[in-house]
Amino acid sequence: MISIPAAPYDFECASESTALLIIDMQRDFVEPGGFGELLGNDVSQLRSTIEPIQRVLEFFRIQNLPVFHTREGHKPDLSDLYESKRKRGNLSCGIGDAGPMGRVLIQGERGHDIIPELYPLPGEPVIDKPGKGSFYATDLDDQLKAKGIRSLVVTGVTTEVCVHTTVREANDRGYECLVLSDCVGSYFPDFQAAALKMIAAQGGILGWVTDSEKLIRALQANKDEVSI
Ligand code: C5J
Repeated sequence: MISIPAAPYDFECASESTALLIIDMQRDFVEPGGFGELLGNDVSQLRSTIEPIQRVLEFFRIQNLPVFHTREGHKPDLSDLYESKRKRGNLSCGIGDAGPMGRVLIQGERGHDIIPELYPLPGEPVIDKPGKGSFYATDLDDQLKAKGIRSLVVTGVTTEVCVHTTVREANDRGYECLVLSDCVGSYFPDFQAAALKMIAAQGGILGWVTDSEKLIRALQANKDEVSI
């Protein structure tokens, strides 16, 4: 077992049953001209997550540990988009409309794709999801079970929306989630702080929180021990 210093207490996991989950690191959320900006947000707030996620991703890839990416978005015919979601925000340019990076939050469009800095390698699963949670209307649970995954290292955006929804869904399905505070981002600093607190509060009611450095240090120490 690997022990990672975390709040509210050390997170214990086994490398063979742990996966990295990278949530919605799409142009539509982290680049100007995408859905995030059309909603009125300053997308530069999220960009500090990119480098630490890159470091964690590189570590998982080198160690041959499983990596899953997700993308929020909808089919071009909008058949998986509820009217309630389409109308939300009363946007003049909203989901499905033509925006600066193609149709907003639509599969196959430039804005919907994952940013080049974190682009999936061939063979890394990309879960397309129509909702905020990564388990809703996807086969993520089946894919994780097929690989024997029990623990998720959670990264991505946005902390209080898709990250939180996913952690809550995962928790209810018996997964143990370790959220990396520097690898998740919010457009709202106060939401970021509160959302992370909510995860680890009450004895880890939803999961654990640590940062990328502590995770990598613990995984590296375990690897060195195994190879001695
Ligand atoms: C949002 C997300 N905020 N990925 N999506 O609409 O958090």
